[in-house]
Amino acid sequence: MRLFGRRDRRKQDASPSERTERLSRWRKGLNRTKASFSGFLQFIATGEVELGEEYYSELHDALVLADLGAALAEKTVSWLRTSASEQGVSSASAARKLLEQRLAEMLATQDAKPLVADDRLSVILFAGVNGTGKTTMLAKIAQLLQDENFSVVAAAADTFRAAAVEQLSIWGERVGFPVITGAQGADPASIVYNTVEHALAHGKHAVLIDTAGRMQTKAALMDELSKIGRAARKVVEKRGEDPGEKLHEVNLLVLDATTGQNAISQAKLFSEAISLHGLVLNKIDGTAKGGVIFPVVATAHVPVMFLGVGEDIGDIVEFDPRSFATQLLTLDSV
Ligand SMILES: Nc1nc2c(ncn2[C@@H]2O[C@H](COP(=O)(O)OP(=O)(O)O)[C@@H](O)[C@H]2O)c(=O)[nH]1
Ligand SMILES: [Mg+2]
Repeated sequence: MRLFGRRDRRKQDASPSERTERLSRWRKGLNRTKASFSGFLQFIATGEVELGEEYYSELHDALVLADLGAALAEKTVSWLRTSASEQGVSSASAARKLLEQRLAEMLATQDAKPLVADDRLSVILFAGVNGTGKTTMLAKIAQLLQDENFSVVAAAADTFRAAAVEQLSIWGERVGFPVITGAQGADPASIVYNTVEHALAHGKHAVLIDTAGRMQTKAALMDELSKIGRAARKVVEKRGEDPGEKLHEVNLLVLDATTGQNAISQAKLFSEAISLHGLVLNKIDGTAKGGVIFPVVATAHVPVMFLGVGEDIGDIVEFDPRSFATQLLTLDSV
């Protein structure tokens, strides 16, 4: 996935210690979800296992335990049955490879839009219901971008609760990014307007917009979020420039993996209300049901860009479908 436009750092450039750290974050995130698969993995690790009813039933149980949902679990198992027979695959280890590939494909809906563009101001919106981890993820991404030498400014557009502005300001101080605030109850769009103005005046690379997470009707949601988008474009128009050429807009939906079916209905609501470019799945460290990512992606039809794997600033994983599938199907030695 290209997160950083042309300046994207190639994965293979990572030093061995960076690679080890990345792997340990994947493990931290998927530890519990993998426990859902461990019965299946232990079963196929016990010598030469036949690709028979017992195999498929163990697999089905693992998929359901991990919260793929009955329909998707069923579909995946029957896909594997058909593919294994078509391709003459008869060993459990070869079937495991087919499965891994399939799981990765299910998550690879399309290429992710780069998070930041090199030649335009990136405007990254964090949408999602209250408590899913929007503010925390904003801070993690701010850190990530700053580590790549991109300068950022945050808009405290969650003006619904005073504590929300304070929480973002504390992260700003800790991580070292400016936060543009307004009074409690102020119009979120006006704060975004001021933030984009600040960003253009100071030559920043990215504006990160924290939003309120009220559970809303589709119409209210659409209205509030589109007002925010319009505010950003208005600043550019006022300067006599073309927003289409000047701005790189990325709308992220932030979901809490521990909420299971709710995460799926939120994916549905938000993807119908606004144009989404990517998903963030937070708190995946706290659930055995990280398999919810599959129905979520199938619902929102946009790629997962990040996983939140804890409450600390470094607890973030740059998502890629292949690593996710591999991790899920690897039994860690303990
Ligand atoms: N375990 C875990 N906790 C998280 C993660 N992301 C956020 N949190 C916690 O979830 C709570 C809500 O996060 P917050 O960013 O305020 O959510 P917001 O209301 O969407 O802005 C806070 O206590 C965070 O520390 C994560 O990836 N893992
Ligand atoms: Mg918040």
